[in-house]
Amino acid sequence: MAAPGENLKINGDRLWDSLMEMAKIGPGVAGGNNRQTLTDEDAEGRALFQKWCEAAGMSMGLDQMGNMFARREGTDPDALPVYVGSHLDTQPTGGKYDGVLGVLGGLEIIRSLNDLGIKTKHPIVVTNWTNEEGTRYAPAMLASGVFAGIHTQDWAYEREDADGKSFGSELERIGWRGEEEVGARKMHAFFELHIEQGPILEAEGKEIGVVTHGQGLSWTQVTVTGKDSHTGSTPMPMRRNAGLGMARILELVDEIAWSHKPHAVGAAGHIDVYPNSRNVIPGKVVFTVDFRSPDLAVIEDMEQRLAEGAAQICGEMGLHVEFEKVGGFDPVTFDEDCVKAVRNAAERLGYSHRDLISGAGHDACWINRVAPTAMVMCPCVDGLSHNEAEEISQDWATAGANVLFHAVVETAEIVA
Ligand code: HGY
Ligand code: MN
Ligand code: MN
Repeated sequence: MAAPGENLKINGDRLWDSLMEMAKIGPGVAGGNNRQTLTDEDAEGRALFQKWCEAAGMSMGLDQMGNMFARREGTDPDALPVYVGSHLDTQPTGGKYDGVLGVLGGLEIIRSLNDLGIKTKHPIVVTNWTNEEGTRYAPAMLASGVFAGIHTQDWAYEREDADGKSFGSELERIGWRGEEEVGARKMHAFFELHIEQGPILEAEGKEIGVVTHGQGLSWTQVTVTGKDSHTGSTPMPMRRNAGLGMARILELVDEIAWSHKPHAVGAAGHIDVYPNSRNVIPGKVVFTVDFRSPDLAVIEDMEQRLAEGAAQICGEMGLHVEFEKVGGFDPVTFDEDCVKAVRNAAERLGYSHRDLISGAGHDACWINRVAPTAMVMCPCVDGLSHNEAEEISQDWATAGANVLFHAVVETAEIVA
């Protein structure tokens, strides 16, 4: 006798069509997406998501950080809802699936429950978290961080982008600032489907990643100050070259990360050079060092060695250096029961799977602080992400969404 919901399956074609439809909003220049948070493109993507949710019979809630909550009623209105979702914002040269698969995978669960006429005891809420990427406004996972009580809303509203536009003013401008108090919602559990953004699942031929942990993250903004001067007429001994200082510090960052192989990673993705003129020696460079590891002690060691090593490099070069911690979270251990629901679902559905530590940060990493949380991952081609060439197969998307479906519905308890 099949267990309740044994053969629950989502409609993979419909999910894929929705992914391709959403990908038309905020297109990149090489087949991916540039739908950065709080831009007009983000607003357009939100409106499409809301339209789809309402067409699926859900009611939309919106909080003061612009987090979206589409609710499907359960038979017990007092039961805490099961939340499922991710983010619709993308990197400037992002892919079509990072975050979006998790939001539209949640919507597909609702569409499939409607098709099957299935009710659950607990309501189910599909969520779009604002500004997961942290590119336009640092840090990453900003709105889920406010929801989880990590950041204050005022601090978040004051974050500024490269043009000096604040988060609060841009959220107001695009018309997606809700009235709901952020974090007032209580959750029975939270599940997030996400592409792996790394090479392990594809390399091992596994369809599903059962995410047991998330590695920790540290973002240190480094400002190196030297002296603008002529690249032609300034004798070498007189130069105070902030660009060269940064180069030597980035060599050090690479060395520090390698010293903690095989798990630790380190690099700088954000670099601003001033005045960035071909014939002026950079007088100032601002860059963000991104260190990650599953081990908190390793992260702390890397931060310490960066501070000491960079100070020494700049001291020897007559440069000034300042550090500011602009983002970070400790390694995450997801909820055992939710992880078990994911693993059992993969087994029940017959998908090849393996336990996995998430290399990237996700909203689930913060929500795990306030509700039992777990993640489902699917492979991506060559492990590539944060690149417009990010690609997955429809089968992988379908498998991930089916596992998400079973984990969510098992936790929300099928009634009829
Ligand atoms: O930075 C991260 O890991 C995520 O993609 N925001
Ligand atoms: Mn993501
Ligand atoms: Mn991302």
